[in-house]
Amino acid sequence: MDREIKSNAITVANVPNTDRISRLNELFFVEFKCSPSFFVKVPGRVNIIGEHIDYCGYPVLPMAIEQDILIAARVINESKIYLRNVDTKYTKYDINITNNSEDIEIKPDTNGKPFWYNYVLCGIKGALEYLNKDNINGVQFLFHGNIPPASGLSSSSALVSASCLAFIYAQNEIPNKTEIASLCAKSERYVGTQGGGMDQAIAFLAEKYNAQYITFKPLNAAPVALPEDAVFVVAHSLAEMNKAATNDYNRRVIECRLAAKIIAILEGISCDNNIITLSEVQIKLAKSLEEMVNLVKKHIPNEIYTKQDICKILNVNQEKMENLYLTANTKSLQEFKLKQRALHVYEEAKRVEDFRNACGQSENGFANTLNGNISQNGKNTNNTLNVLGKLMSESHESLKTLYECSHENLDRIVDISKELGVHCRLTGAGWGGCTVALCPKDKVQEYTDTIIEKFYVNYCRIDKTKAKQYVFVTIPSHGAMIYKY
Ligand code: ADP
Ligand code: NG1
Ligand code: MG
Repeated sequence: MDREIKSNAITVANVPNTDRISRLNELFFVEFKCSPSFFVKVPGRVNIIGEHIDYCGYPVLPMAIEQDILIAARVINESKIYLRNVDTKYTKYDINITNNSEDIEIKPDTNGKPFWYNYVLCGIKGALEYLNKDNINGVQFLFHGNIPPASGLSSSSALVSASCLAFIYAQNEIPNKTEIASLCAKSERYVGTQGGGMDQAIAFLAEKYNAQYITFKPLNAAPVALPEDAVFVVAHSLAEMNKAATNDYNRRVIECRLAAKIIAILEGISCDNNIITLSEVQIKLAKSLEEMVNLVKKHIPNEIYTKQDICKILNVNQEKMENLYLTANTKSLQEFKLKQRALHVYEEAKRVEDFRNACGQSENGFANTLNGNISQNGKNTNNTLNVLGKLMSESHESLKTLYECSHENLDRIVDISKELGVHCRLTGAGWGGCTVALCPKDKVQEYTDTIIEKFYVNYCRIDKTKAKQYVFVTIPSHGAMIYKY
């Protein structure tokens, strides 16, 4: 079979004739007294496996979901940006715009929580860095999102990425997929979180009907053939967690950095004062992931490390340690869990490899994808499903115990799934948000009915009809698109 050559060009299509677009057109007119000239759509994602390892440099395995952020946009003859949201809980925001990215300030509210438009400003700041132009067009943007926010399905990166793409397109330019994915990964950090780039990568590199094996440095996405019988079911835990509003996320990032630095130093790797990731240490030592697990146990055996302990090992004073390795919102931390975090990362990285191998890296394993069935030819899918499922269950256990980023509601859904023989894990950063279950096709109805009954109705005490919106089947969707007239 001839394989399609993968294009690095963002898809530009004609504006589709859908109810959602018509509604957005009407609302745009009410707001701005004119019609939008183009639309940009960027999907959310569900990460199947490989959690909290992208910022350590390890590959991850997400797929885009159907839910997205859609922007109706118009270029204006004025140096201003007008931001509006269909959901009125997201307040209006207007600013003047120059061609200098440094003029864009991104500050949270007085409680440290980002405003919704901070994510938009991240995208626009990144766009200005990319454009490097004298004259910049102003824009009017109207947003409509249907990705559950703060729920591990990457609403934030869809918002940053859509804003960045729409702003660049408004200046008559179109970046390629990999350059804008890297640009948006960097730009989202202006909101305060030190993310690894998975979300922006899948937002642009996703393909319909395939999950992707994403590698970093250099950024690449390779399609993964999932067993024909596999259905991914997402369930919302009803707990939200905004990752930029607390230091939980960045704490994990810096704990991994410190663990990497200590292993590097104790193994005699010279890396000066530079930040080194857990994957870079592995590469420099030319060890397997299993060997890295042993090195973690050897070099960072304690349950807790104080700031003083770490300064001593790294041979730096506290001020230098804070400036070199910590972020603004983690400088005040006094104790760190290094062994637990590094063990999770190396073991999770191994699970991603095992998952991908179990799926088969077959060059022509995508024969039935055209009709929407995720398929893998000639394999014993039942057995494969079991292997994949077990890896997902192990991933959840590790995120719960070693990484401490689960939530009692997430654990509850995982436990109910287990009783049904379905493997399930939290997806995204955690502390709330969603689970993803690997469900055999013939069990999907029973599975969703049981989650609705036992979790939403019995445990959370919510109405059955209302509960149905919180659990859904998802198939791999398309990456970012531009719609023009
Ligand atoms: P996620 O796991 O969904 O990426 P984050 O905590 O990273 O969660 O980001 C969630 C934040 O993104 C929300 O608190 C909100 O500020 C912003 N956001 C998400 N969806 C929308 C939307 N449709 N419109 C405006 N802002 C949104
Ligand atoms: P969510 O939970 O969707 O915001 C975050 C990070 C990812 C990755 C996952 C955990 C950002 C933009 N996203 O995703 O890079 O680290 O957590 O695997 O920081
Ligand atoms: Mg996010």
